[in-house]
Amino acid sequence: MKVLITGIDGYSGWPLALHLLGRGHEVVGIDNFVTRKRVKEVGSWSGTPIGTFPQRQEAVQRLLGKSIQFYKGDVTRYPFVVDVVRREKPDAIVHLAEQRSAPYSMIDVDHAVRTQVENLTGTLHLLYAIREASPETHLVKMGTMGEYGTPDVDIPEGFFEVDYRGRHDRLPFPRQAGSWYHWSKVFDSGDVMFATKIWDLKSTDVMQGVIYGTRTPEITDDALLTRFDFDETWGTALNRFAVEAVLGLPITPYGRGGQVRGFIALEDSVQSLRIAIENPPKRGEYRVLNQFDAAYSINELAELTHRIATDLGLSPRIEHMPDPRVEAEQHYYNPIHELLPALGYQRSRNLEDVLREIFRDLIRFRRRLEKRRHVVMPTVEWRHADNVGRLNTRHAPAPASAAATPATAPEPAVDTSHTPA
Ligand code: USQ
Repeated sequence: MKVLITGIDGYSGWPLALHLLGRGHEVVGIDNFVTRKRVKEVGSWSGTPIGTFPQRQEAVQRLLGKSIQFYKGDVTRYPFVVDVVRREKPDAIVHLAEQRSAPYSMIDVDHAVRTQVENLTGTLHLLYAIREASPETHLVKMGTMGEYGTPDVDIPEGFFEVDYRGRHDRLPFPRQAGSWYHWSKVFDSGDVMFATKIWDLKSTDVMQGVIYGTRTPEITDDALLTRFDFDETWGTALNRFAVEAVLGLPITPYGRGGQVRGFIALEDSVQSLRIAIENPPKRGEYRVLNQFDAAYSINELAELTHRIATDLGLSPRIEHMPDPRVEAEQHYYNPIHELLPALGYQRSRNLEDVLREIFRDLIRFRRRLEKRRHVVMPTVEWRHADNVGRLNTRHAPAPASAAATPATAPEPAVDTSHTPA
């Protein structure tokens, strides 16, 4: 199959591309490199050294003997999006090109608006482009388990049966997102569901849990590594905990640490996206998949990180800190996830093995982490409307020595041209 990945340069886009190539699929990618730019904006960089996109393409050619067709550009420009979709007519589009950080969306009004405008615009553009130029294309849209929030009942896969005042219906399960970012995904879901119905499209809305890990089987060489974020804004819980332990910083469960989320290893996230692509829904069907393997509390993750770090001779300590977010710190959580296993998905990684693997990589790249240790502890307080000053004061400029060793070759400027690169 031919698969177009928007956001191919990102944490999950890149390993997805490698996995699909390994399975014999053709891969086309779009990216505007805005994540690289925004990670710099908060003073950080990828904990793993990653090459520029041309260097990545070259590594794929050299190590795997495959090529990736790439279009540099922005999904918020409709002429660009429709042109790529018309030229490529992919069997599937995996849409990952969205602002993906909840804390980033909570910095201030500008970051909130940018998150929602960009995310909704990109999704609408893809929906219109598919309708206009390639209506058989299956849209696999990256949503999030966070759309559902933490209700006091089980969470179904998108829809539930409801009896109300003597009548019965199958309705979308209520969404109660917890950040402007998560709300952008809720609004996206509504748009994808509606477009699928009125234009007879094929879509899969992936409610993905928190992804963790540095590796997939296709990452056989450092030149194929994916990015790995650990700062307060772009790093996710388990990835951050491992970095904190490596750097001798406290492991930081927020609040009481009873927040439970669905988690999935990077390798299994990529596997499940591939399964969704290879098993498309029918025309007119909007399918929702809950995509995670197991639910853990933040305290469980902190304790496991502590145990493994101790085994490795580190001296970790867990310090609960006041929760900068507004969220339930102790709650019921039981989401259902049956549709992917029914399509053949099987979990391949267990949490402890992956966490040990994360530690192995981070210890190798410890010097890169050291140079950005000042961006790890949280400063963005979700109750505040404006956190910019906090960010600027707490995120000290990188020392000169760090600036001399860039994460990659100089950052490519965000570019609006879209000829294949
Ligand atoms: N947390 C801590 N300590 C930390 C960092 C996080 O206790 O140092 C807690 C948070 O308060 C939250 C939980 O860990 O309760 C998850 O936070 P996270 O930063 O790992 O993940 P989140 O902000 O929810 O977002 C991430 C991705 C997002 C994806 C989402 C899936 O950044 O793109 O959509 O996970 S989900 O969480 O299921 O909505």
